Amino acid sequence: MKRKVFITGATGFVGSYLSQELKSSANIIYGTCYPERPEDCDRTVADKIYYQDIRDAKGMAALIEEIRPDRIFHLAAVSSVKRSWDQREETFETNLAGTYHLFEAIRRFSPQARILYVSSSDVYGVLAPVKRALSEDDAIEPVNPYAFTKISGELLARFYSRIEGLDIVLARPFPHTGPGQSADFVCPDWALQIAQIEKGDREPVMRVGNTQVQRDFLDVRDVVRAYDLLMEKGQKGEVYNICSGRAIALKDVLDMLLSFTSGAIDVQVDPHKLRKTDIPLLVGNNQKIQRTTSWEPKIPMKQTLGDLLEYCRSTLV
Ligand code: A2R
Repeated sequence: MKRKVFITGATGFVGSYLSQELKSSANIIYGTCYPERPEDCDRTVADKIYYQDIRDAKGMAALIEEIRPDRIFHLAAVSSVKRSWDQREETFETNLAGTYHLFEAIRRFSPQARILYVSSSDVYGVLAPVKRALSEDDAIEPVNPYAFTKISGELLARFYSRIEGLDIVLARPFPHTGPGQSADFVCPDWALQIAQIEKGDREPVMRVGNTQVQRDFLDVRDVVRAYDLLMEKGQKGEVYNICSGRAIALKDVLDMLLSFTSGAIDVQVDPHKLRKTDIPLLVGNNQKIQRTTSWEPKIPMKQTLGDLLEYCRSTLV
């Protein structure tokens, strides 16, 4: 009997890589999408894609009742910090109420399912510099609406796991990127600007935000491998960092991207790209996931950025 795998946000950046990773003769992959127009739904990423708003409690319940999945990866969310400031109510309703509707539907119709709840390293939100890698038991502090909803979602996941008995594992991925990510995020924003400059579509000036901050970056392909392993081996109710353990300054990311292009490019700070609250250093400790699953990241940042730039070039032809 095939295993029924359900991915919320299956057509998003990470969802489409995850769906690819899980494709096998042993799995039937179901997923949701929710673009503005139903006809824009990419139905090729999974065996069956449903157009479904996770804010719709009745619709979510009917969907879980119909599919009765064995495994659920909960990815659907407002995923950008910037958008979470601009659209606070939508962020709250999608990330928190939507997660509640999903867990409730699972409690009623598929309580034996194994679930991976995808949170974010943004929950650590430390404003004062902490010069060490953060572990799962470090303090959490929401410094933007996105982080607030992800922490609240973790609390919901703990409640449904410990009190309602659902089998939920929690993941805290650190920033990840790769081909296909939206230009709302820093690496694709810069890669796209370079590709546009190369093509002559914009003047040779890159507009950047704060390049001093340091981040623990991963390739999306390593992240979906971690999700798969956590689904296999993660412990119910436990939270796992997904990170490399090494920080890279955004200015080094910028230099790496610029090293792939030959023309002279001027770099200017654009005040619109500066964030209201910026975490100076965000690096994670990955011992827990390594102990539990033996996962470690394999793709070096240089390859990730090279692939990303190639992808951006290909979208402009
Ligand atoms: O608009 P679509 O079709 O791209 O759907 C997005 C979906 N989504 C929703 N689905 C159902 N009901 C909603 N109200 C709703 N709002 C958004 O979530 C998309 O398929 C997915 C998010 O994909 P991306 O924005 O590309 O994010 P990414 O990087 O794939 O992040 C996946 C997860 C999120 O939970 C992040 O917070 C975490 O990883 O880092």
